[in-house]
Amino acid sequence: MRILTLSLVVALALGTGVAVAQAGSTLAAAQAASPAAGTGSSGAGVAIVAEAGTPAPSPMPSPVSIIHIKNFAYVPDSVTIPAGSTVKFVEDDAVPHTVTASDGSFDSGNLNQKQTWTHTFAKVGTYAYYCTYHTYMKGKIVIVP
Ligand SMILES: [Cu+2]
Repeated sequence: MRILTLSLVVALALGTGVAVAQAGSTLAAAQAASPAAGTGSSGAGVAIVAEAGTPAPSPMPSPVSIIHIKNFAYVPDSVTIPAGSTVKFVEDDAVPHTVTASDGSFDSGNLNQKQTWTHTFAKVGTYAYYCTYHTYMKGKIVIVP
């Protein structure tokens, strides 16, 4: 009974999709859980492994972080959020700005006042970005498992 409860907790934790980016560790965790769970729950472990290979949408609604572009700055200029999170940029300034990844992985294009732009970060990593019009405007998004 206690072992079954533990494996359910493991299955729920894996089911959030947070660990999808780390397919290797998910697989290891699923393999560790399966022998303890017995025949009845082994099917759940197999399903989790299958999900890890594809970027399936998370069953949980993604949290949304809001970053304002205000007075020639990103506010806040650094956020740390879990994989799968969506960031919404809100352009508050009267002059146009952009949200452009330093590594080219995303680009909002021109944003005028009152426009918004959203981007979902699926993979763990640190994403530096800047404004192509005012290259001193910089921000950072840290995606954690
Ligand atoms: Cu700008």
